[in-house]
Amino acid sequence: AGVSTDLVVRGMTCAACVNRVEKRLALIDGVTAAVNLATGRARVHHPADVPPADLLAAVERAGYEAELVP
Ligand code: 9UX
Repeated sequence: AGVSTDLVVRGMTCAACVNRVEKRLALIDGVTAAVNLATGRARVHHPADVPPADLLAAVERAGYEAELVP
């Protein structure tokens, strides 16, 4: 069963940024993500054994800053 994690993503300024973040997250097995440019947030669905730190690292590798929504 999957879980959901919401992230704050900083540094996105266009629709291509959104696609970059979504695609980078989706490289992780079992992960899908919906990024909202207007709110600067990403809702990520992922297996329970994928830690949120891995999601943050993926966004950062795409070139953006990320943190967990408290
Ligand atoms: Mo277009 Mo979004 O260069 O950084 S991908 S602004």
